[in-house]
Amino acid sequence: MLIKIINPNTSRPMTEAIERSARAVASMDVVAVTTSMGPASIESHYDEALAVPGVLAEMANADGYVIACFGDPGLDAAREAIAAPVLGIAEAAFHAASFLATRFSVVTTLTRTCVIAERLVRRYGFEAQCGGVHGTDIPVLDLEHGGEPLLRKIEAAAASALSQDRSAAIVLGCAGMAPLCAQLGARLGVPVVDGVAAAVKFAEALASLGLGTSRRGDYATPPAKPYAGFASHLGW
Ligand code: 2AL
Repeated sequence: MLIKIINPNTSRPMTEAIERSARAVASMDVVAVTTSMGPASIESHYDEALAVPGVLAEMANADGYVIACFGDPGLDAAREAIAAPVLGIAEAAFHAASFLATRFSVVTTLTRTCVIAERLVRRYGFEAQCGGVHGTDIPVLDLEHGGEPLLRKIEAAAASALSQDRSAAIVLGCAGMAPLCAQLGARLGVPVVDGVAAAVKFAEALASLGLGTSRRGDYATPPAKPYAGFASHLGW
């Protein structure tokens, strides 16, 4: 069985880092793909909107899918598009963290993206367990370089979040943080959840159970109709 991980931004180095992190935990075959259209990184509502068509264009040829951007762009639409299970890394990370601590904190990239994560916390029903969402003001593409100063900045934000929120686990709020997960966990001494790894494992679990997105109700295949312009090849 194949799990396809879609990097909704167009950064190939980030896709490669995501694939390495996924392969380190996966039992099934995994492939990570870079979207063919959209922004280089996703750090605004505008970026999210423009990333969605590229995500939808990748919904084929796998037994499970992971949308590897913390805003879970296009998650509901992707579930309408295909019956195989589709996991978003934010939703997967919130679920994983809620198994590990009664309260968790999210540490993310630009402070302006905190509202996006806070809205997802509410939409997915984790208000009672999420103590807070904290920005580091690290641009997404800076995560590609890694290094000790970057790690220390995220560690400091996470330590402050744990204390400020009285929380006991950290959720990493960007797919680009996946390679830092193990080191941060060792330094912080609490569970640190990388949504990419969590989503891959949940996708594997659902796929191996033979469970996929319901074809009834709002996740049913959308009604057939013509789609114009750039969307013409994305319709039914
Ligand atoms: C992300 C992410 O995971 N990928 C990306 O381009 N932007 N999330 C974020 N909070 O900045």
